[in-house]
Amino acid sequence: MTKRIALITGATSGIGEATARLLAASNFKLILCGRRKDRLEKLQKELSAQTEVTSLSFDVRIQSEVAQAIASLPADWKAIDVLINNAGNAHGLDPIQTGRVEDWDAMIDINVKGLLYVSKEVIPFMTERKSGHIINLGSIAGKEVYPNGNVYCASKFAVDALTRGMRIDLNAFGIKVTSINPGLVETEFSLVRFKGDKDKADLTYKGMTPLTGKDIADVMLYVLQAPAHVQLADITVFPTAQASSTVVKRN
Ligand code: NDP
Ligand code: 8X3
Repeated sequence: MTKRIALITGATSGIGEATARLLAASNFKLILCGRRKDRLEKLQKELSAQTEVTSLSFDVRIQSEVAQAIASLPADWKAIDVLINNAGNAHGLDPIQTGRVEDWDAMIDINVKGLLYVSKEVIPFMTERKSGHIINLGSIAGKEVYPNGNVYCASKFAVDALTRGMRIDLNAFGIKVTSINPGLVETEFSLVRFKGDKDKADLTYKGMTPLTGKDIADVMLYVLQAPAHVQLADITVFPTAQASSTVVKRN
């Protein structure tokens, strides 16, 4: 069976890394993306034992870097079948009245504009071939707003709107568009949100069992293995202990 080519942003950690591992074992060729070259090289080397893997190091915030990196792919790697727009983070958890402008900029630039920049480069390869599948990582934060979530939630509401917009605009080209919206997943996400404060990050998952990156990767694979005529549009995934952004059962 021909292998599909998947480009994964944010493959150096968490959900993206777990997805790369699962897709490598599931008949996909991979384009791994992220800023941390050491991690990209290590993962590329490891997964190359299972499938063909290449990697691109770029910052999704810088449009020229995104365009150059994707243009640098050899022609056969440009036939991208699956785009997983996963790179993203929360920066800070502050009330709107005391939030930092640099955190706001980071979240809008990475989660929203970065997703757009990558999509702009990859979508033409899909429209040209009239096939493809885009999976955007939304969040429960893109479905409901929670205290101090303000700008992170706004960035994920934007991802939700972009996912719906993409699905409409790309419908004529037979391109599937899916959003996966997780609740609490234990990755480096909270460490980034709390700027390296591990004690604070750990509190996020205290007394409950969060999802893992692998749990979301499993959903991703299910979505990608659906028959050609089936398009999973929008999936929210919670840990069993979570019922909403603010309702979490803890021991
Ligand atoms: P991690 O912090 O573990 O991973 C984030 C990934 O994004 C890293 O690989 C990082 O790579 C990449 N990234 C961040 N900034 C940039 C940038 N400027 N340019 C390129 N790549 C970047 O977090 P998760 O795996 O948890 O997050 C993945 C996605 O899932 C995000 O979109 C997040 O919003 C979403 N999500 C996470 C949830 C959670 O609870 N963990 C719940 C709901 C959604 P590098 O630093 O090497 O560039
Ligand atoms: C990450 C989940 O609840 O921390 O998107 O916003 S949450």
